[in-house]
Formats: sequence, C-alpha cells, structure tokens
Amino acid sequence: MAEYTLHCFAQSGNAYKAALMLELAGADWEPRFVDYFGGETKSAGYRAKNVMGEVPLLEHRGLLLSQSGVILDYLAGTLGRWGAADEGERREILRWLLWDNHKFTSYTATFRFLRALAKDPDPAVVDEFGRRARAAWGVLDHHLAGRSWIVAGRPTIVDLSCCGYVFFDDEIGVDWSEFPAIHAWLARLKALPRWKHPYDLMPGHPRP
Ligand SMILES: N[C@@H](CCC(=O)N[C@@H](CS)C(=O)NCC(=O)O)C(=O)O
Repeated sequence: MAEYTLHCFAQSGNAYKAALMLELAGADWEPRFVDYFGGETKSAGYRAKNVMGEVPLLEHRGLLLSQSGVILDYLAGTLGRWGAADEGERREILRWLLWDNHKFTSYTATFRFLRALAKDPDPAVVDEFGRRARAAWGVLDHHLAGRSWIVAGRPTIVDLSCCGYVFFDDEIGVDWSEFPAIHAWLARLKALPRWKHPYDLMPGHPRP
C-alpha cells in the first residue's frame, strides 16, 4: 500500500490540486477511484468517511483529511514543499486559498460542470456562473501581471489550489490568451517537472 491514498476522480479539479502536489513532489501515493457520477459521494459508506460527501479525501498514517485547502496545507508540512516561509506569507497563502475556494475555483468549477457535464442546464444559470467565473479570472490575471507566482515569488500551495480547473480550458470554453498573465502562469505550471493534466493523473477518464 502506498504511503498516501487520495480518494478522487479524474473530472474533479479539487482532487487534482492534491494529486498534482503529490505527483510533483514524487510522493509515494495512489489514487482510489470514487464513482461520483454513480452517486458514491452520496452513499452512507462514503459519508461515514467524509460527512461533507466530497472528494478529495486524503488518507495518511491513520488520518483522514478533506477540503483541498486543508490537504494542501497538511502536505506542505509532510512533504516540506510549497508552504509559507514566515507569518506574512502564511497569511497571504490563507487569503488566496479562501478566495480561491469561494470564487475562483468555485465559480469556474460550477460553470464548467453546467457547460460540459450537466444534462439540460438552465441557460440563464450557465450565463450567470460564466459571468462570475470571468470576473474571478480577471482578478487573478490582474494580480499575476508582473508576477511569476501568486504569493512569495515562488510556487506555493496557492498556485496548486488555483490551478484545479484551469487545465479543462476546452470544457470551460475559455482561451486563456485572453488573460495573458494567467496564460503565462499556466505555462510555468506545466513546465514544473512531473506536471500532468488531471485526466492523466487520476482515474475515471473517459467516463464509461
Ligand atoms: N471546497 C471543497 C470542494 C470539494 C468539492 O466540491 N468536491 C466535489 C468534486 S470536485 C464533490 O466531491 N462533490 C460531491 C457532491 O457534491 O456530491 C474542496 O476544496 O475540497
């Protein structure tokens, strides 16, 4: 058995955040496929492990951790990489993690789900989430202009958090060259040794 087990599925950008961190660090990890589209996250068995009924869920040394931000923070400690160097950085990382979970990932993921995975979505709802996602993309693009990474001038867990869904650009229907600083940041992420696309890192793609 691997040291880390990540409960995940290929279409989950939230799970990708943790999978990518484990992979980039060369950690001894294995995915455990969660059949989200078959309803597994709603099952009593899964909810007994995570009452929130979500992936990612990380198992490590008897601990069960959920919420990608918590998992990334935990892994920064155990893997000794991509964490804060001081209190100021810790607050900046927390600040962007909270924003990512509330706006950047959340609106992008919902927009992509409605657009690419949902059956018969209400077009007005799709438009509204597209508008919110686009506003969040604008914020990150503005922040990244003149910067290589979101905080601290080096990659941190916040870059891994914010990149959860951005590599699904075809499903989102965005051309990142419209957001030049995000576009350049994505190229930097892709150039990190061992980088992989979510569909090459986690099980469940293509869907049966
Ligand atoms: N804020 C959570 C979001 C997790 C999340 O939304 N996971 C989705 C997949 S990407 C999920 O498992 N949803 C299951 C459900 O809602 O039934 C995190 O960052 O871990």
